[in-house]
Amino acid sequence: MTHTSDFTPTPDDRFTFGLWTVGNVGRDPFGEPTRSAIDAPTIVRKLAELGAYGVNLHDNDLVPINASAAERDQIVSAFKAALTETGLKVPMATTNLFGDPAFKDGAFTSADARVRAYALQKTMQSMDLGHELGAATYVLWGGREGSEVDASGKLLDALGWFRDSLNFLAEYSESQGYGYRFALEPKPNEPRADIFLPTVGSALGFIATLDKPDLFGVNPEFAHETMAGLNFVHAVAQAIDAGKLFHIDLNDQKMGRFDQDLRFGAENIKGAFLLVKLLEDNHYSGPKHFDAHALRTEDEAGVWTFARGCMQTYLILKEKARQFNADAEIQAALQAYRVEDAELSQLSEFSPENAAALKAQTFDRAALGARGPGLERIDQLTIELLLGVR
Ligand code: GLT
Ligand code: MN
Ligand code: MN
Repeated sequence: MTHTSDFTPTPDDRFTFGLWTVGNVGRDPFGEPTRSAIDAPTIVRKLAELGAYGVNLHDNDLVPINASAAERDQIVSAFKAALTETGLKVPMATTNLFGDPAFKDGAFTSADARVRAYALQKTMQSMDLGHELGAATYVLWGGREGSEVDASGKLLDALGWFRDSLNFLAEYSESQGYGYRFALEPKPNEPRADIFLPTVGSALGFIATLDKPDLFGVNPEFAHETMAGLNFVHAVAQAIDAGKLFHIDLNDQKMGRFDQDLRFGAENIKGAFLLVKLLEDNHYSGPKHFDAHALRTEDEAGVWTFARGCMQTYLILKEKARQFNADAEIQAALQAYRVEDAELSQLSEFSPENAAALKAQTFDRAALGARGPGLERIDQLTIELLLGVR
């Protein structure tokens, strides 16, 4: 073991929580809150005590939507005082473009030009707040950007309005000298029946159509790809490959259900392990944000048990990833899985000569099909490692 035996997190681990995550009061579509709200400075102090690195927020997690300018300043300065006192950072900020009834049919993709303009105004104000608090990443989760009635005929217009808004906000960030990197967070559905840009792949495709694509990346969330029956680890690998993993939302989820936002690693231990291994092996250095919340059954003590649990499970899986990489038997099985052929690899670099030579090659198709790659063994060794018997 290289880690302290109780896997206590420290700020160097770069774990973050949203004010809305540990602050979740346990409301659901069928039931009232089961917990009282915790004020933001208290959340900051408690997260710092638990060893987190930072706290993220929507504008209205901190400042109520109807606060006066004087109230805003008072709330923000109390929050900043708690940050200074604890050393906790605000690496990411975002806008609530889903809670207010004005956004019931979308914000940047509303068919009402006045709503689209208000969404831009609210986001600029929220970007000002995020910058004031030191945020470098700006997340855009389009919870209400979607539809139930596609007979409305707005699908292509909606994508155009979305694009125009993102281009506007990128220019605003640059003109103010904020230097934000924007991270689009995809989700397939909920609260809308269908949300636009539903997957990591869709977001990556859309980013390529923006005026300043370099300023945009993704904020994938474990629960969101999983809801759609997709493999989250594959989505994150694609984001890394594209150089677009700007931020990540860690939690857990049963496939095919409503957005559960479970404690990280609560449900799918192998998936969580492979994700941690992917992030660690590829030296992901951004914040590791737990976008999850304690079960509605819990009291405040349960909330902090939940928060500690997210971080500890990550650290335990990080230690498992280290063991996996150091395990001679596992590494030998991984090596045996790959078959190298220097001569054929050279032919795979295109030139007219190589193409001709490759066409002239003879392959023993039956032998290629007969080879067992040893994947059952690799998977079983992984399971044994995770179950703690290796
Ligand atoms: C909301 C959503 C999350 C997003 C947040 C950012 S808010 O809780 O379910 O996945 O990350 O807007
Ligand atoms: Mn979620
Ligand atoms: Mn999220």
